[in-house]
Amino acid sequence: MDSINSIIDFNKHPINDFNYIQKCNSLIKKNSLLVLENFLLDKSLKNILNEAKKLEDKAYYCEQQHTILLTKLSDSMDKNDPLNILMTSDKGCVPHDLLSKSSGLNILYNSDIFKSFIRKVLNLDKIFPYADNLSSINLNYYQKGQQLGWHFDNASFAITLMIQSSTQGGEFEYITEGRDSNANYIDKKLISDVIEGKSNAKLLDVSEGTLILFYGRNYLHRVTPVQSDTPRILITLNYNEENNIELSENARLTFFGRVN
Ligand SMILES: O=C(O)CCC(=O)C(=O)O
Ligand SMILES: [Fe+2]
Repeated sequence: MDSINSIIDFNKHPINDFNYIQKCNSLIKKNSLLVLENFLLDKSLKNILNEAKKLEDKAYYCEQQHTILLTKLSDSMDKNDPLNILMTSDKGCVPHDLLSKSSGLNILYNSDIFKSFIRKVLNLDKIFPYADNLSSINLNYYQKGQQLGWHFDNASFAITLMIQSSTQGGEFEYITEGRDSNANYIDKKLISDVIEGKSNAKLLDVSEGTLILFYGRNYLHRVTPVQSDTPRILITLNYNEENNIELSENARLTFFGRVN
């Protein structure tokens, strides 16, 4: 089986080096997100892309309407409240159990070096995989016209790996102010301006092989509709801060079309 040295480009990203880890930790503190371009070696990116293309016809497609807090509409809230406006999200997803055991993605996800890097950069004590067999690694396919509407994540941090960018549309947009979920703070005016396009969000042009870490629970973000025939394929590497956590059955049914 391949080792982590044949997956990550350690020359560009020496993720086991103290100084590099410190640098990444300062960067994410300063910019609220960390973008590591050319994180994967060309060969491993190619292998992962091939695997993702082979699995594409197994993707489960779902379309959802949700508020920016990923909830349903509330009758008790004003219709114009930015927390009570419906967004549309639609994409396809291949869950973890369909990946080959020897996939580069499994090697990356399970690597102690990678996990230690993630913990240190995000200042986390421990991280654990999901206890169910579907949720730890997900392959997301955004076909022409598909998108993720504005939202805050339920998870506090997100780790994504771009495998194939769309040639038009499918851009990641975000703001880094607006919410502090620990302090129960939310800036409705700012959020409303962003949703209505009165205030510009930041735009990230993400190329293939880029790893991104961001605090999705506090940063409003979206993926604009893909406009190209080339689908956007993005991997999410999902960890928990506590052991033995399953994604809820409801969420598994919604995103994967099954619970096991
Ligand atoms: O596709 C992306 O770049 C972001 C994904 C995302 O925001 C999510 O899965 O919650
Ligand atoms: Fe998100």
